[in-house]
Amino acid sequence: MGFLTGKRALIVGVATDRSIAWGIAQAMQREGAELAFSYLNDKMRERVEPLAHSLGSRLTMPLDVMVDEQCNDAFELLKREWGELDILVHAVAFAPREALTGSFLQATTREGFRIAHDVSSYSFTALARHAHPLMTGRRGALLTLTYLGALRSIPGYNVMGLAKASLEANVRFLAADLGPEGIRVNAISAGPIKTLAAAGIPGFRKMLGRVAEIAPLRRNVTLEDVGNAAAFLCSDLAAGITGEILYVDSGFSTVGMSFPLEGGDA
Ligand code: NAD
Ligand code: 0WE
Repeated sequence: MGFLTGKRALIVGVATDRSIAWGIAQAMQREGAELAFSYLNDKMRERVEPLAHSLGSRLTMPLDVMVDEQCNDAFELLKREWGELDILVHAVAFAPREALTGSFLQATTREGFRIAHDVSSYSFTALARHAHPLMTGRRGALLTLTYLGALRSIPGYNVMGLAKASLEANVRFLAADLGPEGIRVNAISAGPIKTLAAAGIPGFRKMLGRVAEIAPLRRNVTLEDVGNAAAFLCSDLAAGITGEILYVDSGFSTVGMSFPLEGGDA
């Protein structure tokens, strides 16, 4: 029997079969969870519905996290269909493309800053507030996805780094508020993965190569790596873990310097 048997999960952030949210959905379904999916708009609906069906899920709904009314409607639907929720996966981030082009100093506008923080951080607070009443007395778990750019400057990540720093603080404040009710809130900080959100980022391939050279595991992480860690964090196996940022990054963030020692074989 899977370690998520009997759990119900809403997955927000599937766009394609390379989405991190899709890797998480597959791992959770394998461990016995029942899934619901949201999609951003009609274009994404055409992609997400067949993916949902392939995992035995018939519960799908539109959700643009920038629109309050769509948040209300999505959770109204969940309440009608399920009445309760155990797991919420938030795998959503967006900044205007211009904000991720060129230097942080030059590329960051008031509008780009606002949008990045709205979609990529505030949305987690908003979804948590909606999920909360459906999770009472159910040992619920919330999970979001973050990136090392929250803590370190990374070329081109720009205002998204600030939004991820805010998201990580969000995890800690939500964990404090919801912990007394047994609801846990965590994040996975994933290493770079070639998803839709990474497509067309200049130098992304080079970045994947650098991680594979420098990280202790000498490889990039996979959707399966992140999916399995996510399934664990949202399961009762992780009952003592909340407010945490778990690195699933081949150990990249733990390295201070990396070069072959003379005479060594590393
Ligand atoms: P992705 O493009 O597959 O997923 C991003 C999702 O965000 C898409 O499903 C998109 O529809 C959704 N989205 C964007 N704006 C939205 C809005 N207004 N309302 C609702 N949904 C919206 O890319 P991904 O890499 O799987 O990204 C998922 C998460 O993982 C993001 O938070 C990203 O920052 C994080 N992450 C990605 C990497 C990586 O290298 N790919 C590394 C670490 C963390
Ligand atoms: O969080 C992300 C990317 C999020 C993202 C991607 C896009 C591309 C399309 C947010 N907004 C947009 N807007 C668009 O118009 N990652 C962790 C992946 C990523 O993006 C980078 C990275 C990494 C890693 C950008 C620069 C440097 C590294």
